[in-house]
Amino acid sequence: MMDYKNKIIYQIWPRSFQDSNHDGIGDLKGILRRLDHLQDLGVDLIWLSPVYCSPNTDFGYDISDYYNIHPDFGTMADFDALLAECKKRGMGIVMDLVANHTSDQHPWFQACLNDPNSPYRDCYYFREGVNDKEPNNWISMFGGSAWTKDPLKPHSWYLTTFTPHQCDLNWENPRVREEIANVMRFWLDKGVSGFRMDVINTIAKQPGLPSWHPEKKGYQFAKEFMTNLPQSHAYIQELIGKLADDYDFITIGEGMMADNDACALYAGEQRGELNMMIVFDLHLQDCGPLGKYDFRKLYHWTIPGFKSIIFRWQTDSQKRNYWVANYMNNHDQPRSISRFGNDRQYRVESAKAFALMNLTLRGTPLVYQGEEIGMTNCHLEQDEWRDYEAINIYDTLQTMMHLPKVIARKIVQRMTRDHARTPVQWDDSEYAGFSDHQPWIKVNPNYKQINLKSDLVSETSINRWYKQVIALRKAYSAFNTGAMKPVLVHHKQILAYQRSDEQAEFLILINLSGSPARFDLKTEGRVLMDSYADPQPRLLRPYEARLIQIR
Ligand SMILES: [Ca+2]
Repeated sequence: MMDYKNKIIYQIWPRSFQDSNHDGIGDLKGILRRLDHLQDLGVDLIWLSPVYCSPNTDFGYDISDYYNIHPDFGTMADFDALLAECKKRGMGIVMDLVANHTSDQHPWFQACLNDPNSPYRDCYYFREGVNDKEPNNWISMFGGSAWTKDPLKPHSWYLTTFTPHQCDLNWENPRVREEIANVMRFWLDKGVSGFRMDVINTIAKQPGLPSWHPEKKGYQFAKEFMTNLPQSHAYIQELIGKLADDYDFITIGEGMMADNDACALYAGEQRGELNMMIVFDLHLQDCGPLGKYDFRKLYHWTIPGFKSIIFRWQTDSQKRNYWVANYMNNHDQPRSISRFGNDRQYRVESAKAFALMNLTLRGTPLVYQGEEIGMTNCHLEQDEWRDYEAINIYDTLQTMMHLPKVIARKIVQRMTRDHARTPVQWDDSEYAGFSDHQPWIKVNPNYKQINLKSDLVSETSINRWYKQVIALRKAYSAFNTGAMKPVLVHHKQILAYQRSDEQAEFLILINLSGSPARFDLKTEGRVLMDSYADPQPRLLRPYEARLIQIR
């Protein structure tokens, strides 16, 4: 079985990575051009966000053809060439598989819309409404009803728990389960290394699709009826069971609102389900229970709270023997150094602090494009927003939450996924070396200062820091399979832990605050890395990160 614990996985969101054909949109040939950079960094696997055909109502997470490449990104020949070049360099590709829903442009769903008796109608959830109202009161993840009106039948609706153009697949239907396996076989036969499985813990729905607290007015967030249902484990076991004998591949499940108990099952070592789970707790710590745009906590977070989330996942996954994928950035989140660090005075220090943490915690690290050069959030005016979620939530915040426009706009500008989707800043030329054509989304104006080219020659290079930590992670198994032990648990500024096995023992110390932090710990050993040039005993300066080898 492929060793999934020792991999460094780099996520590419292709639309914003590198354009090669002068249309302002990133593409597969562009990725090929940048493989030197990824190889140099020490990347083992590239997780490609979806490159399949898609009408792009959710930028590729609404797939209309699972067997072809979106023309924006190139051709299947381009994909094959990219995969071959990756393999030549000892790297692999992990495909993003969206199995909870298809696009409404998918041939199956189109068949449903062309024929009220199509057998494909049972591949989705078509249901009769009651008194011309939706079949239940579920709210969609992006706001509004989770149901979309069926154009063929009066009083009929279909389930769309994300956008109205993403139609939930009915996993109770064996035809659906077999088709997802077929899609996986197709890509595995090409030689991909595995799959990152989008919102995989939402594939099973509560049987009968009942309303959530029907006594309540308005649409309700039916979390317990659409996430982590017992049947989802059976579906995943069946799916993996169909493929495991014939292929060697890695699986990374995205666990939307998956808690420790759920992940102990999805990613438990002996469960026959997934290798690891992507969880959200750290990235929702400053949000209310409804998620990123639930502003009721006013996006307040604390370092003790941050630490307790890290330690809960670290110690629980160790105790119960399951595995998580750690990340500080992805295509769904604002840039972490702007959110949990300081992207002005301590940009470099914050970037290094989060990098050291992410690359030395127990679990497989995911690195997201641009974080290796310390990319930050980008201020976007309303006409510069590109994310469907942001645009939709802006309306929802006004109509359902009764927020004034100016406040709704501020919330969206703070949390939009567009922050993660501005083009990668390669150099200081026009459009940051991403393209020679006006890109599809604004380039962060700070590209003149923040870009790979200038980072590489900087004395405090963030990219070099990543390379060093990655090299150490590969050299010492303590960082992979070694034990994880929290240290200085009650310290109000410092996150500290040890990683150890028979071969070696390390202490990681990270000041998560913008103030100096003193600590009382006997730290004998050798400082292998420090983000400040002159490490001081028992003191960490703002966002200082230190890696000590104890033995
Ligand atoms: Ca292009």
